[in-house]
Amino acid sequence: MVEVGARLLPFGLRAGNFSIEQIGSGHIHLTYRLKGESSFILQRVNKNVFKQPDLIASNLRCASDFLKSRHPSYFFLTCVRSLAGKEMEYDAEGYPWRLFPYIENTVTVDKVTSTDEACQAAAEFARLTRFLDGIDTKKFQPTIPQFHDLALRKEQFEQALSQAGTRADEAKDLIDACKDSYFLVEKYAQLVSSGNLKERIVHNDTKINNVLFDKSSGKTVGVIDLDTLMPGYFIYDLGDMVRTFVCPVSEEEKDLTLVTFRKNIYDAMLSGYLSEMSEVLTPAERQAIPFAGKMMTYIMALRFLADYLRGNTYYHITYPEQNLVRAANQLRLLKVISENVSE
Ligand code: GN1
Ligand code: MG
Repeated sequence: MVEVGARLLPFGLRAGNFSIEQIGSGHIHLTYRLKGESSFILQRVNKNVFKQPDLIASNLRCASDFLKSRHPSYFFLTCVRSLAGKEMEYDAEGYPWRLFPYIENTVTVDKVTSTDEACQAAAEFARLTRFLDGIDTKKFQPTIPQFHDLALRKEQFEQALSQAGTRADEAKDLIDACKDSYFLVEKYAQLVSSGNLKERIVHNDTKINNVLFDKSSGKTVGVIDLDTLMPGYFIYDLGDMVRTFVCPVSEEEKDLTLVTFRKNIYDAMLSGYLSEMSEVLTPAERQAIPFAGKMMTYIMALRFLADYLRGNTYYHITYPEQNLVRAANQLRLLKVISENVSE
């Protein structure tokens, strides 16, 4: 059990003043909700994933300054500084901890249940990219280098495969299925080398549960989980929305017959996204729209399967085959997206 109380002291808070509950469905950090007179979210950043956590803070400072000057009323969640004025405080094991204000009267949802939700959430992620259009992307540093570089993820998959031993036998069908889609890696490489995708500041984790909705009005308030806000291409954000919005079940679902494509949700998501982004996307970028969902679904299949082959060192799991289930789920999703979205 992680000692949470002591982590509050650098922020001038006392555990006794709060009820503390672990929350969240993320695979990476540990997250707690502190309920009290004022409420907070406390998070232990995963230092094995974010090897230079200070880069998160410097990127966010850069984005926040730009947004404040250009779009002062935009909701951009920043953390509460410690008594020493720091964005993160390190514990004895070297884990950084940070504190956020809890935004009252908001909710997050784990599943897209209506076209309105899909449209609004997509517009919210798109707004962030649009508002940051024109910022000097060189001021940002990747918090995870080459995070969504499909060519690198394929290499990492092959590396994991070469050292997997008997694990590779159990995953044979999924490995073959991943290899069958290597043409997507080619396509990605061509797209990147064509120079047709503009480098933008993108969110890189555009799941529906990273959107805050107002409890009363149901309208979006803003987006959260900004650790991977960094230079990248718009297909990363749009693609991750396709991956996580259009299917009625999550990446954890074992029953693959439930992995389907909701065309009405796809259309609503795209129209929400374009309502913000159409004025900044170039014609060449627009042509890449149908590729986005396939690329991001495939990259997750490769990442989950590679993690299984490596012995589950990256994603949090609760049972041994979980990463295999996730990979199978994403490969099925890739298939249904490919059947429904034509280039
Ligand atoms: C991880 O922890 P979470 O859920 O925010 C991962 C994303 C994946 C996602 C899959 C830093 O995000 O890239 O899309 O799991 N984040 C990192 O559920 O690897
Ligand atoms: Mg995340």
